[in-house]
Amino acid sequence: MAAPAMASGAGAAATLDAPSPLTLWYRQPATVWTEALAVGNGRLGGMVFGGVAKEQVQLNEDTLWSGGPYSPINPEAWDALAEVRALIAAGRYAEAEAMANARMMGKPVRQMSFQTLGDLWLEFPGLGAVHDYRRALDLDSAVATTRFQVGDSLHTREIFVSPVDQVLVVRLSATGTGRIDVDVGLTTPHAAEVRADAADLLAMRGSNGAEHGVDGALRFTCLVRALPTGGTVEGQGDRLKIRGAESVLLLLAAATSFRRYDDVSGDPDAITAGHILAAAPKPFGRLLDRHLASHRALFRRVTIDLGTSATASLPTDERVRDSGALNDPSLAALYHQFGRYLLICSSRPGTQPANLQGIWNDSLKPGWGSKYTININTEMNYWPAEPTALPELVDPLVALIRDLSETGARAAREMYRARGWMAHHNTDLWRATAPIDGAQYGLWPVGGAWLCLHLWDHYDYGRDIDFLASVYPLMKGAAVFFLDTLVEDAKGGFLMTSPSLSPENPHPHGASLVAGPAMDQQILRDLFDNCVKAAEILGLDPEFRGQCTATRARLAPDRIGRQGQLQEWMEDWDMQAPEIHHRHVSHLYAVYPSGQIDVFDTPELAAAARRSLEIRGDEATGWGIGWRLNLWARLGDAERAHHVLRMLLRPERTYPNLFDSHPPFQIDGNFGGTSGITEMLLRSRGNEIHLLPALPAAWPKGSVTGLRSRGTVRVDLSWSAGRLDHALLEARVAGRHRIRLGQQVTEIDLKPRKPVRVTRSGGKLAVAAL
Ligand code: FUC
Repeated sequence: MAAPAMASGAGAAATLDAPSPLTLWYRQPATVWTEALAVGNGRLGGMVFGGVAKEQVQLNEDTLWSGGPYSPINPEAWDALAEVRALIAAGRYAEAEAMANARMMGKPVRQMSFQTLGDLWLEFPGLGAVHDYRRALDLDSAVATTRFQVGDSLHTREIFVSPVDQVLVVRLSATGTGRIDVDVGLTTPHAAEVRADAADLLAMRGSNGAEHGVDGALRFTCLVRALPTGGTVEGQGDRLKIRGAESVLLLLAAATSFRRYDDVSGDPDAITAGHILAAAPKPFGRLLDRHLASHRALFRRVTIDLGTSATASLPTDERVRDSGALNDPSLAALYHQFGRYLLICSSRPGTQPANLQGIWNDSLKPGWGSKYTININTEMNYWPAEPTALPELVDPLVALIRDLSETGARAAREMYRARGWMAHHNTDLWRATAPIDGAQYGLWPVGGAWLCLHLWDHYDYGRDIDFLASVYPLMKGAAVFFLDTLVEDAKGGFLMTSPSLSPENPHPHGASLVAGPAMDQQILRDLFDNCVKAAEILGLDPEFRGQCTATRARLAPDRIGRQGQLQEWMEDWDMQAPEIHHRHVSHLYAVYPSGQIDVFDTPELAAAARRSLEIRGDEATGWGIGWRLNLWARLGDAERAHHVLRMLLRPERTYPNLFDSHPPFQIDGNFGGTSGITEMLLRSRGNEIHLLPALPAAWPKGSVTGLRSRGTVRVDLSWSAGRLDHALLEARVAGRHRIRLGQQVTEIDLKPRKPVRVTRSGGKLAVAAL
């Protein structure tokens, strides 16, 4: 792997003259938020507009949400549970749903919202006429740059958020005789005070607000320290005025008093002052070098080349605009890397997990609260993490699951009188686990169980036994809840979840509530299987293992309906459901992200899944298309997958700044896109490594390096004329793997750090040590 190159302070701006395949660039400033460029360090986010006379950087801090610690479990829910179950068993679904709405939902019935911190404003009085304007975001350096000419002076503005120094860094510079006059301001829609604490220090201190009856409990602080070279700086009221500087360095720190979902005793003044004090003595070049080294250590693990076209040299907004009409394989490659970039910038060890908008949100009332929707969206955010070599970025998700195992134990105990823990379809900063929004969406008991798949997958890719031992109790707690709460189906004797629903799809009987939707059985099969495997590896809990195996055997199997489709519910209702083209494709969980249904091992069920996907249609929300992309790739239909990818990249689903459009902006589609493109090139299932499983004709020649397969295998691929040239495989731990390419299959034993080269020779696969 290439060692991360150290760039000098000038390195970032150079990309503007010759935009690389890893650059988003534009010929004009952003006029709306979805044209602004996203920077972030996992915790602190900025949206850079690139304005000339007035620059705006919209700001986020990942713990600034509405409300404060609260527990929304409704103690009356238990009293209604048996009646709701009985109504479902009697087929009186609408009555069950009405009763659940009246008696089982969380109090409040909504959760808290992730909110904007505010905006940094830079106003440049008397700047004069500007020409040769460009702005760009270089994914490889994670620096947003705006550059233009005023007279004979080149003005450059560079902005990044350092994961090392925990500050947003702005550097303003001008060549020749150009001097910088700038007024620096901060604003926020929260209750806050902005004032210059010193000549070179602007401070904004405030508090968050209540929502849905939950009082605000957070304080926040945002500091901006100005470090001009030459010229003067002066604090005036709520702004800093810098005049006649040769260059200006601004350091912005932000923090809240949040420490944990039940602890808001942090000191944001001390945290921000500490960040500024530590960063201020470092020259810009050093801040930049530290930032670059940290970013590139993650970002450069993967390279991808899917081929190029004439459109590749155009500004990014024009490429998105034209993507419906033109095949632009390098836009797909850029989108792939942009998803990895977004995960690096919105989820790092110690931060909050990426929410519905990652960490970028300009509102107090964003769509769906910009929170964690765990009936697909949060999981999709993390789909690319393991296969695209960003496993440490899963850390915040693991921490969230750990929190939910605490708050969700209360939901299990008080709502269901059960052991273990559970979560319904959403959570927030305060780790709420009660059913919300309405029974037809919220009364779904397997949100926590689905999240546990990520615990197992993190182990399975990385094979760290200590990690497995640390998360096994979480998996076990999730499984125990279902050992206690599954109910017996009177007709078949199967064990089922009840009440539940197939996210968020109404069935033909006037409700969504039901017992045993296909997705629940599929998720529980994975949960029980993974608990058994983990307990075996760790040598633990033989009795619990036996219970998991016995319970799993009594879950209803997947069923094929009259139209040849995979049934979404126990009954063959699919064709009568009122929303036949529904965005969720929950019953296809078994195909992706799980591998329970597969074209090679379960061809009949795979054909039924395909039929379901055809009936559902490809048109959906951003993430809905993202899921379909992964599914078509898993089903091995390269052309259909490519068609669906192009739907995702067109302007209806991709904003000029490459953010996914649900609409509105929702980041899951970006991550689903990155995952789907990866799935087209490499499929990792069990011990099988399937090379180029869905390579479309539009990408005849290309290469990818640094992808990961289960069992610590690093995979590089290169192909031409639509056929594999070679694959390089290298594992950190020994293991037997089955390599599949087209119809060819071969078994190999990989030894630690002994790379092998796989080629096609005379129609067969040839494996050679390197
Ligand atoms: C689920 C989806 C919606 C949206 C929301 C955040 O409720 O059905 O489409 O993505 O989550």
